[in-house]
Amino acid sequence: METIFVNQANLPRLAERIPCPDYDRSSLTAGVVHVGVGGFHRAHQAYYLHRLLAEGGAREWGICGIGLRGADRKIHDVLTEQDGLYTLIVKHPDGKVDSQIIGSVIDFLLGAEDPEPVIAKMAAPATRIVSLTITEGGYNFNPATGAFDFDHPDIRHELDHPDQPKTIYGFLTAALRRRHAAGLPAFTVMSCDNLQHNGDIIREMLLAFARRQDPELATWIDGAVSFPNTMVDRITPVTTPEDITYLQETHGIADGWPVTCEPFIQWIVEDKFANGRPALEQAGVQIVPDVKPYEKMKLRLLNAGHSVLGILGALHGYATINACMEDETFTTYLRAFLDEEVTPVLDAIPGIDVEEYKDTLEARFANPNIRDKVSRICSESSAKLPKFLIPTLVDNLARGGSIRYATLVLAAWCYYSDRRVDQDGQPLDIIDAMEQTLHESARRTTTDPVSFLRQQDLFGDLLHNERFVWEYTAQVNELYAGAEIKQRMRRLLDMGSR
Ligand code: CS2
Repeated sequence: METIFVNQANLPRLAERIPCPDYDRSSLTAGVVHVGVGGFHRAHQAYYLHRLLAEGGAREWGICGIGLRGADRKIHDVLTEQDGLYTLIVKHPDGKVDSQIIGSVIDFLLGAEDPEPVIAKMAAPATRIVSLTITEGGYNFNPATGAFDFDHPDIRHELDHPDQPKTIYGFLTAALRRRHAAGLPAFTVMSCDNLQHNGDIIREMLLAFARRQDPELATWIDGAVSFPNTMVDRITPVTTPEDITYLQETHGIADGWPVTCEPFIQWIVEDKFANGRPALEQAGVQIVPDVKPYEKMKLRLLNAGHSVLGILGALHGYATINACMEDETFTTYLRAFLDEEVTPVLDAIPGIDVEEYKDTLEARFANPNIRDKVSRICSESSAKLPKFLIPTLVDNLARGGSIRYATLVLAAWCYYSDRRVDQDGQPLDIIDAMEQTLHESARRTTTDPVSFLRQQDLFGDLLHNERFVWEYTAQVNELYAGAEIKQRMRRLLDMGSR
């Protein structure tokens, strides 16, 4: 089979092999400027907009991708070479695989070396939404207090040099300043990261930054920019070399960076768009007045559930989430955590059956073809656990509920950060901006059992909660005494059923 490279000129030939965009891409304009074109964005928002474009209309809702970090050069180069096109490979639990080419990304700009084109693009009249997937850790606030971190060196630089932005805050204010001066309407800032109240948070942080940089502009932003909260969901593992080979061998398609994902997809958005929006509901997006209960359910069940499997699984020596789900101790433990610790602290959502949601979640985690690595789930745990897991623990401390399942995860996280190997002595692939600090505080556990908890930015006041400290100390001592993680999990389950 002849190999066909993914690009615009080859679309007619590619379309003989897999579904391809059949709309005229040359007539699209970028109403959406998206910062953070990772796998998730390409499997989720870009896919929804592709669906909308495929239905005709919506020509002004193409996407211009933006990378603000030096590390974004690779995706920029691949997508530019491929005219923004890429393959989305959907892997079903029964082994079925659907591949298709997505066409909604029509341009890509890098801001790290030269910020000007990015500011100009965000300030362009055609731009009506700036959306973000900049990761949970990208919002620059203190996880324990929620306060904006003005001490970050890049932030300090931007405050003094508004024309040389580096972070999302510098770029948004630079672009909004230009729009305001030109008498243009503002844009909507739409966060698509896994943060509860993600719209409220980006609003609060942007205003904190803008007030310090330019109070008058801040007042305009406050009135003119809208910040919908959103709940986003689709499990998107890191692309592997095997995915590239699969496309090549099965379809004769050469794609430099395809994306794989599960079939499940969900996007719930508040209808708060300052400058118009695509008819997202036509592509299956749920538009609701208040997203908060949905966000909370997803973060506390799915994302925290992932972290429970990821951290305990990594320590045990499992490489993937589906491998954890083949182990009855892990599935029982996960369900006990979801049922006994998370469900009681969720708010009721009319029309949503939480039991059914959890069943679906288990099936999604168990999808044997996704092979989502525990290293992806554990990556940036320092940004994730304070948002996914610790709030549940805090809620349960307040209501006198069970805390044992979540506490073991924190104890295991400490042990794992200290030892950096699994329980078979195999090195762990730890990716975390705070890796060194985590390691340093974990290392002192042998002399000071709660040393890990002294990281107040992560754990807030938990160190002063007697009940929690008692439980944590018991767990961490067991692990340091050599207890096997699965044995600890079973022991906690036994205590639960008594
Ligand atoms: C995962 C998420 O990063 C994580 O820890 O839980 O990336 C998860 O796969 C997505 O939020 C699914 O929507």
